[in-house]
Amino acid sequence: MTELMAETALLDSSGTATVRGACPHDCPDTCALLTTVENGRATRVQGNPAHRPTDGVLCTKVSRYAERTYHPERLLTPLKRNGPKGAGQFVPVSWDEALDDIAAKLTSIAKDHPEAVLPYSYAGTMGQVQGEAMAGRFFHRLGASLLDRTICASAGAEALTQTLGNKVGMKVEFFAESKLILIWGSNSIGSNLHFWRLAQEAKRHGAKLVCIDPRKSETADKCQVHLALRPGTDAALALALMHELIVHDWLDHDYIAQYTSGWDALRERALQWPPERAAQVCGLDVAQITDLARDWGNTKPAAIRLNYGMQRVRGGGNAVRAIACLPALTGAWRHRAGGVLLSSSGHFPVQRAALQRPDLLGARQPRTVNMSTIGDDLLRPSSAAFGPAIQALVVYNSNPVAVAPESGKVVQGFAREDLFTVVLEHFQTDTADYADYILPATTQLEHWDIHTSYGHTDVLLNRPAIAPVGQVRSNTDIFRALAARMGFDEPCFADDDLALCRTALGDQVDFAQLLDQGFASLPVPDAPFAQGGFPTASGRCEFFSARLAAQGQDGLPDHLPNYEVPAGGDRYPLAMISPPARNFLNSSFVNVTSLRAVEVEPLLEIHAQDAQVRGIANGEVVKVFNDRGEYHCKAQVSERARPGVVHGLGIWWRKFGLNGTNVNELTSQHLTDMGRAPVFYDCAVQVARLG
Ligand SMILES: Nc1nc2c(c(=O)[nH]1)N[C@H]1C(S)=C(S)[C@@H](COP(=O)(O)OP(=O)(O)OC[C@H]3O[C@@H](n4cnc5c(=O)[nH]c(N)nc54)[C@H](O)[C@@H]3O)O[C@H]1N2
Ligand SMILES: Nc1nc2c(c(=O)[nH]1)N[C@H]1C(S)=C(S)[C@@H](COP(=O)(O)OP(=O)(O)OC[C@H]3O[C@@H](n4cnc5c(=O)[nH]c(N)nc54)[C@H](O)[C@@H]3O)O[C@H]1N2
Ligand code: SF4
Ligand SMILES: [Mo]
Repeated sequence: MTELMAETALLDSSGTATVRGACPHDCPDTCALLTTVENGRATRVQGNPAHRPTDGVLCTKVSRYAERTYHPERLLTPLKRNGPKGAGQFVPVSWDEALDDIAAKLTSIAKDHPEAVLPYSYAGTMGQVQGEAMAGRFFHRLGASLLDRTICASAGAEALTQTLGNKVGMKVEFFAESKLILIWGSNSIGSNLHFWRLAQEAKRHGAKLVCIDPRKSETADKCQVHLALRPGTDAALALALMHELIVHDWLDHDYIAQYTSGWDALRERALQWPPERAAQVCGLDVAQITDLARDWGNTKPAAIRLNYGMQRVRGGGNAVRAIACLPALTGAWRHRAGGVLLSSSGHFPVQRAALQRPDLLGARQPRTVNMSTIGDDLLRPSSAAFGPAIQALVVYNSNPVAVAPESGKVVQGFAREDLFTVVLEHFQTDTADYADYILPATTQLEHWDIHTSYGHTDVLLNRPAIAPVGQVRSNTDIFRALAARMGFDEPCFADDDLALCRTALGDQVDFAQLLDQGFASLPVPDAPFAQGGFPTASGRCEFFSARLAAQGQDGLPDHLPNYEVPAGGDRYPLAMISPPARNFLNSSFVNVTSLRAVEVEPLLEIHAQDAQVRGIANGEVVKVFNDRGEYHCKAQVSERARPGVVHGLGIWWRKFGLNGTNVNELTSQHLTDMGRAPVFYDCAVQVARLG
């Protein structure tokens, strides 16, 4: 490793090195990093100016990445529990002791029921290598339960796939040339900063920016128009826009005829949604809808930046389907600055089978457990339908005790005395508190990885910039060591990280260029669907999905009301959404002192009317509650909230919460219409003064 580092790091005459890397976080921007290393220590992490999407700029969070890596609370040795489950009491042990014991326990559980072992991981790092490469091989070889990784994006992903054929869309750089941009369900300033810079550029050239979001977010503040619709009503709005496009004939008939399918059926459906009907459902004025339709029908080029915020409700998949139809109706795809972008990840030719080796399962077909219902699933006994109860859990790249819905049940599950839990982590998170063993993992400054993106179309290589601190080991290294102890002797367990980086995209990307420059662009055309060519079976944008219809579902997009639609007289009359706080990334960075200092403490934004009728003053501590639990935080009486909707900004660690909980104490384990995803923003609550 050191040899390659020295060979390719950019050394200056004083011995200071600059190492090229990639931001590992779950963020569409996937920035290229330049880490300055002086005397073996990373002193600065900056954006790489040579990488166009990054443009030399990082968000505040990741410009603090060195602070996170050298944080005094960083886990530096393996730890073994020596107190009650969840108490967070551990003693340091050697790697040999930890790995021997873990291998013995997993072997003994897997002897009878390999499916009683469950991996639990998400996108703490988005790296293809430190993600599911060696881990996938290990769990496939073991025959462990498979994990359905649904916690974030699977409703939208499934919807895009049904409509456009894959997770594909317009190229982000061309938003700078758009004349109308709908920023739909996205607080781009906080969560998609590099897109926001392009939107600003477009605005300077005369574009109109429209934000569609129940919350008057920091992004809404800076757009010319803000539509504060009720949570979970986006499909109704999209259908009413179609209604207006039809009755005013703002359609591109030629594009529809040549490159779409299902138009007659969609037309009929949309005509059932006059703006008056949608206005009632969405809680908007009719004119807000008709004005937006006029703009969408008459501005060229026009584009939509959709983000995942709007698909975390019952009808999230249908809503994405409805919105994804809009560019085809007006032929917006004809222009490179027109269309829609939710995710670009389907453009990347990731060699998943070669990386994760599902063939190691042989003839075995383990069950699949949905990560979004981990609360219920950890509490399920063995049964014919479920199979064996979960007896061992190996968590990496995720903090489920903080981020999974209905945390009361998640905590109860993790607290099971008979559950054996291993957590690979940088920090002692809420989840790590419940571990039997915590294994200290490397950060992005300490390991190799390769990254695709869901917001642009470049591949990035991450080189280690420093030697691992303390005794930390990479995820890959830990799974290799466990594999060796468990007698898994297939040659693939000997692959090193650089070999895995090479495998990730095979010969589809020029690896020499990655080694040399740190990034490489995929050959995606500027206007990929100007002449159809969608990656659907028909090659068309599918308004009507025969596949969905064959599954007994509605083949057309429709508005599905939220599971929890609160009304005035209800016990839980307020709708709660819980979008990310700007200075955290999900639950990462919550423990970085300088960033926590900016967010200060857990907050609930509430409209003045809703506060007043409850006698709640600004800054007062309140309890937010429903049948699932109770969460205490400070009320911020704020114009960011519309009447009837409150915002519990996420995702705090429970242990920093005023009553040891966070917003997920209130969210439910219901699932979305498509993709089996959680409905974090479909949640009814009541708020009251405390005491
Ligand atoms: N700073 C920061 N950046 C992040 C993250 C983070 O936690 N912090 N998270 C990362 C992750 S994991 C993801 S998945 C991505 C995307 O993450 P997203 O969850 O898409 O994050 P946001 O961009 O905040 O978009 C959510 C927006 O949707 C709004 N919203 C909520 N309900 C509805 C609704 O029903 N309809 C509409 N139209 N809007 C709604 C919220 O008010 C919020 O402003 O961002 C990533 N980037
Ligand atoms: N209420 C509510 N809940 C939500 C959301 C919401 O908007 N509202 N958002 C949801 C969304 S979009 C998502 S994506 C999920 C996110 O949920 P998670 O994917 O669990 O994300 P994080 O909370 O950031 O936790 C990631 C953990 O991985 C660790 N990690 C990072 N890199 C590495 C590594 O290389 N090795 C190891 N071993 N560990 C590493 C970090 O230290 C961190 O603790 O949360 C979901 N939960
Ligand atoms: S979190 Fe996003 S914006 Fe921040 S450095 Fe990483 S990729 Fe860039
Ligand atoms: Mo996410």
